[in-house]
Amino acid sequence: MTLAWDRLFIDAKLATMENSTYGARKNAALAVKNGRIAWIGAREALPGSPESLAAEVVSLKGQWVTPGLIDCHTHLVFGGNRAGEFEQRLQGVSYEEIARQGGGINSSVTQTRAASEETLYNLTVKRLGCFLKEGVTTVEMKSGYGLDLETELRMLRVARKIGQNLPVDVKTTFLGAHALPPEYRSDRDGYVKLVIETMLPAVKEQGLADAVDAFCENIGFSAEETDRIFAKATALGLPVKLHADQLTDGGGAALAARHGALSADHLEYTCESGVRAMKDSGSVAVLLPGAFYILREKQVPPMELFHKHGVPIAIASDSNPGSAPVLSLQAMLNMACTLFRMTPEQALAGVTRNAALALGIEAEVGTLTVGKKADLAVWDIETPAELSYWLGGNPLTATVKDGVTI
Ligand code: DI6
Ligand code: FE
Repeated sequence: MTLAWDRLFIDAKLATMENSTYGARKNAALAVKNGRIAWIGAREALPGSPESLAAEVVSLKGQWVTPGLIDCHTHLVFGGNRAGEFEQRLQGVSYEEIARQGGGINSSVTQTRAASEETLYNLTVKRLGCFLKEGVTTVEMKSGYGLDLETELRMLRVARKIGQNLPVDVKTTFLGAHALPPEYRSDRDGYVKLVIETMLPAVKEQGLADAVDAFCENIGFSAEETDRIFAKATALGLPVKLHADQLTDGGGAALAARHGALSADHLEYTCESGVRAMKDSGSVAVLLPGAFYILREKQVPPMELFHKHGVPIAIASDSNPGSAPVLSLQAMLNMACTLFRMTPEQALAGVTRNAALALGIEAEVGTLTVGKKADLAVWDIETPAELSYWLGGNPLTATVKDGVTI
């Protein structure tokens, strides 16, 4: 006799995140077939004894199950680190000053250009390991520390390879417009042209990027430059997202919305017209409390406006060597609540359902829903609010990726 399902989890509490109050279902069962969620329901509603239904039955002994976590904004691929700049900032030198002096992103560019593909791969796998131990099953990774064709491609290849070799889905983003590289200091337009005419077509042709991002900021790229880059990206059929309004209101949110961006990220200084534009374009607000915390920012993103206009909010680590040396997505849940006044439920939606939306993969992951991938995180907690409540410590007891416990 062939059994209906490959695996059946019973005695579970599910935070499906499909609807309000965590989409919670107690005393529930969840079945997996071919790596996908095949059935969800009350234990009593199972159409037979568990053993008659699945090849393997796993009792979760009352533990909570959430969708596998999704980190939708990281810069995990880079060489070296910038602990020295961290010390400088503690002495009072600002992030922007360091950038203007040729440090900041350009310091990571030097260290990344010097790193071989193998070195970059190993460094990234090591850092990513911290996230995998916390139940992350999907992660976005950006380029942007190469700023020349060869190194940008190398970063994206590393991200792709990790997605192929490790039990995690990797979405790649080309961020050639992250900073002006030193060799173009007196030729801004030359660099923007390089991004548009050489890098974007190469990245597209090699299938290395799932999206295109830019750092639209007074220390990054202007609205006009970003516009040109996004016009080319969309012409090539690549979706866009934007580092917008992090340090100043540069109209970034509205610009992203004009290009139908998947998301606009950071958004501390976004004004109401920008939020309205995001609502109209369906762009997700990706908030990055780790960068806000590390840079000791004062201006909180316009939370009430997001809620008022119904813009979905995602939370991400922004893991990077400068403004967010963050190796924990769980810590971001706590910071989203304490720093941005989100509820634990909103924060959890921010690293599941809305993070999937921000990556355009909501049909595949982000909620516990029949037909989606069986990407699950299992937690030794009494209530899902604990995922935001604790800072440090890790209540994860198992991760299931594509139906397989890893
Ligand atoms: N905004 C950020 O928070 C990161 N990049 C960006 O455009 C910072 C990157 C870094 O400091 O290395
Ligand atoms: Fe970032």
